[in-house]
Amino acid sequence: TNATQDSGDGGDSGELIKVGFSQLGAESGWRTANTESVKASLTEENGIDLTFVDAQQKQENQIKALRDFIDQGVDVIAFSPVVQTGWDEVLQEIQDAEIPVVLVDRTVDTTVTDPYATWIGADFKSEGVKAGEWVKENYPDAKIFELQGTLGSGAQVDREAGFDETVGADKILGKASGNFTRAEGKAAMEAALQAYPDMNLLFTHNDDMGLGAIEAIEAAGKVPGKDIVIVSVDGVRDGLQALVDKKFNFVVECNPVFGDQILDAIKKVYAGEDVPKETIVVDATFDQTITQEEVDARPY
Ligand code: GYE
Repeated sequence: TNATQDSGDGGDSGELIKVGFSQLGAESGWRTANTESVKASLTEENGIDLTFVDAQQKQENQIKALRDFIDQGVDVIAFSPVVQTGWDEVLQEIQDAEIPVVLVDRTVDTTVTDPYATWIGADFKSEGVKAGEWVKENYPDAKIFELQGTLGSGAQVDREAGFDETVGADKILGKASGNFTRAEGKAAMEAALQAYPDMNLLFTHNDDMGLGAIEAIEAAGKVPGKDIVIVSVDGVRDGLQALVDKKFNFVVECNPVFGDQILDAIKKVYAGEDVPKETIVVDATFDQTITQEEVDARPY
């Protein structure tokens, strides 16, 4: 029971809800902002006794953390799965232990029935579609290279599907994964500039890979935002700054700040209240008309 916890002034009942949160990593500015939001919301003052574990983008670490949460007898498990598949066994174990799951951000693809109580995240497919529509309208003849996020992750699979369907697969010269990180995005772009000298538009599945790609493009003597138009997803401060600096051309927002919604879902699930199967976090889009003031006012 939680009654032995030092509960501070936590919660109406004075009892804290024990939550195990398995974060997939710290790979990007988006992830850092998401983690900060989660930690700011899942506090003792808000009635939560949080165990937070970072899996460093490794599924085996994440599975281990989830098993530890079962052993610790947490009340609710929240997690953001690094990839979609490979969770069947551990999700079954969680279900057998009767611990409700709040799925955060990325999605799962599993044979387990009713694997989670509720999911909160962005509509990745629609993000890809929005990026694709902008390209179709502004650069209909673009020769596109696509920097993919972590292969097999919900964010990669769905952004790619939405984008490719919208622009048409014949417009895409090639693709490679940069694992959502700046360093791997840069390396993948260096290779792509060699392999596809005709490329004149980059679609990157997140800002960090795009920022790494800028370094590769400049090192190759080309001008990002001009010789190679850059379309990105996330809208972290550095990404929006690249829009102001005219190095990025278009950014589809993916809002990482939804800790309060996660908190709300955890409390309801714990109390056995009804929750929607999914909650979509709403996203905007930005182009080069964004001002420095707007970027400076960005909280992350
Ligand atoms: O876009 C990327 C991060 O899953 C929505 O993961 C998230 C993505 C985000 O690494 O920057």
